[in-house]
Amino acid sequence: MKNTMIRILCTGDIHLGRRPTRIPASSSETTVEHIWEQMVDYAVNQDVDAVVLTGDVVDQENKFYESFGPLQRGLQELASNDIDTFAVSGNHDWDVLPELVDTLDTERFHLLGRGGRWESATLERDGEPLVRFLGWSYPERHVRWSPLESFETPINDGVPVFGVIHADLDAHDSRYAPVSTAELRGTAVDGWLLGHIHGPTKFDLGGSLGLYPGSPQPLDPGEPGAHGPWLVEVTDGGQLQARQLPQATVRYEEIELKVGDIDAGGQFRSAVTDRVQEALKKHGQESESLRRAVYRIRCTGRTSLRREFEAQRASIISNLKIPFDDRTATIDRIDFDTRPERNLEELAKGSDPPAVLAGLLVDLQKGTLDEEARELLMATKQSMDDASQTNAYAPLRRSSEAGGLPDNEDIREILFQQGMILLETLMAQTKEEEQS
Ligand SMILES: [Mn+2]
Repeated sequence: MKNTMIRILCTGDIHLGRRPTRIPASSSETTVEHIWEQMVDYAVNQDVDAVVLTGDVVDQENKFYESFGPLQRGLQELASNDIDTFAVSGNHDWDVLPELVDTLDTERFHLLGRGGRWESATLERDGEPLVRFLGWSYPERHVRWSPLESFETPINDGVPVFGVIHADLDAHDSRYAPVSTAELRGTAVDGWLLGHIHGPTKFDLGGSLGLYPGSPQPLDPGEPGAHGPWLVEVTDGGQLQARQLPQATVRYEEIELKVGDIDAGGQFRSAVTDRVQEALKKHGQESESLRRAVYRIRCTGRTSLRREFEAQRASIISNLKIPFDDRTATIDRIDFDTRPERNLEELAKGSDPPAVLAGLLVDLQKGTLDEEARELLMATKQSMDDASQTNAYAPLRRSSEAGGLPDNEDIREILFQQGMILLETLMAQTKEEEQS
């Protein structure tokens, strides 16, 4: 039987020219260019049928100087190995990708949908159509409408069809081509290969594949988890499969450190080291390619040593570099989400300021709020909402990693955490006064 299996290597948001943050620039292995070269090598060695790039391949700021060369070389390499590349431009490379096409001496690079008009391209094998791509590219930096409005469902001639677009899913106020899940579901294609969201996600579109391959190399701590290009396969029976190839050399992750069992402040550093080593070992097992891990540590549990731990925080962050095999982990941040070993209810029985505060904290914990506490909750929510609406937060609102406005539960938790910090400070002051 003739083998008709189709193999597509897909990625988005490479942002060539950018550097992963919070790691030294010295290592070439951690660059985005390195990941791109790895991806090209993989495509050639595995002889895939096509490479698909879902936009923001090039980062705007450094587009010509740093990223053009590696991108050109990679695309030429693919072309000279008879591999076709299908790409759409995104908000970052809407103007630079069309220029790139004109400088490439190949007919195997296809920029689809130039100028914001849907375009179809068919890949052939032995003179027969194998797979079809329908793509749309940004005509300008901001696109406030859904490109799906002008999408025409293709005629079904038995050839698998993939839609390719750089778009913001289910964010209808977005300036980055807002499309809805319902629109994608209504298009009758076999799969949607999407760009813009840097976190990789695979989802179901009523029997069709939805895939944000994400950035193949994570770029900042807001992009946790394993990253890498995806291999999308159409089996001989017409089944679609997509799996991530964890080729990223960098990983950002938040890890939890339970500090309840640490008996002395001096043990904090080694507890951090142990925890980071454990995480690095685990993440290295998940991804052979991993070279550099950057951890945010969230300390949890009950402890009376928080201030002693906190005093070491800056030194640990700047000095701790943990090697394991040929990998290195560093610490980006240490947050304290701990609770003191204090009996709040006992403390609340008094009448001094710590007691009043402890009473409020007990209420916050139990949710038994009197009118005054409820007003505090509302006022906090109001000022947080106001703050998040200011211009300073606009980039955060647009970013894919922002989680929307805090709800009442979030506010209560924030108030509780802040209240505990205040209580700690008050208690320390009281102690100092007693001693003096
Ligand atoms: Mn984008």
